[in-house]
Amino acid sequence: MRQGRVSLTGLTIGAVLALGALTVRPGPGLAEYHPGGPTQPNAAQGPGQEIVGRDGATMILVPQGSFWMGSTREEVDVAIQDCRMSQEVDEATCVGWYEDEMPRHKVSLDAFYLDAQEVTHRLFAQFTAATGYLTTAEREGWAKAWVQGRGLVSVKGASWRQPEGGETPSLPHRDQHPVVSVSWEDATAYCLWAGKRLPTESEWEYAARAGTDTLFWWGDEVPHDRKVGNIADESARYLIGGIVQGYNDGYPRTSPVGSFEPNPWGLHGMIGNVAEWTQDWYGGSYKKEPEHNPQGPATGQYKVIRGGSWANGPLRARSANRDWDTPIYRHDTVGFRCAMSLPK
Ligand SMILES: [Ca+2]
Ligand SMILES: [Ca+2]
Repeated sequence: MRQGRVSLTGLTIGAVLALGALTVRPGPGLAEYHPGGPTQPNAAQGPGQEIVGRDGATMILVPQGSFWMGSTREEVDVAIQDCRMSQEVDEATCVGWYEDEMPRHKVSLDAFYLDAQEVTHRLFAQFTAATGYLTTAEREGWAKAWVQGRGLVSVKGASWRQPEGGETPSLPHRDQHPVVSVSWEDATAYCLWAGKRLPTESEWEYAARAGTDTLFWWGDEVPHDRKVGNIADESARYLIGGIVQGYNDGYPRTSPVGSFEPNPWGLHGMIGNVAEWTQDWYGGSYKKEPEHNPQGPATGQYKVIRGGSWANGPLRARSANRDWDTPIYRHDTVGFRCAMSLPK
């Protein structure tokens, strides 16, 4: 299922023009933005090819196909065992956290486009400047954040603009980091503005696996000598309790998007950096759903979050791992990327 990548620069001028409503990658400033009707990708493009969405984000064509979603009983038992050994929580909690990855079930999906990277601080700033949108955290005056010496706390004044509140350090190249401290509602508003939508949970896992059935797209272990993703590593030892010993990705918090190897389908940051909102409601263990293009439960209390973050060890960054929270939850470990259907 491995797909090649074709960049826009590899297309002919005619092919670029044929992208129709899509914009060619804008230059710095992004002054020309035209919110409005849905972006129309060109269905003639082949699998694995790139387009540039109206927000300026590169999107990758994820091919139609099928995969096994979730985890086997054996994989879940290993996860529960690892969870218990970490001694962070009791067994019942571990069981509750990981049994929802079952049953492993077959899913088939139409092709779709997915942002190659997490939505950046710069792109989100473009959105708020164009629309005057205020995020949940800005309206309510606080967000969750990891603070040195205090752990994970609610921070007054924290928002995407300053994820650790008034004490937020200036960060070189923050513009290129994923936006954080945005709620599901904020993420949905952004994607709508960009003529896109959030990926469904099944689309997200299919794209994260990229044709693999191992725990991560690169295999079952976190390699020590290869930079595969931004998770809780040695560099974050001062901030977070549980880290991956012997793995140093160099980023205690977020990293600029594209800092690590892409998965086999050319998608960056599907494992780690920021965890990502999906479209679906969370409903516990997978229920009987249509095999083709499942949309998750019709309603619920929580929205599914996927992929783990810079604050998570490998257990919660696995392709099959599921997290969830309310649609107004905002945290300096959670961001998003957008998806887009092909025209019928
Ligand atoms: Ca890290
Ligand atoms: Ca991510």
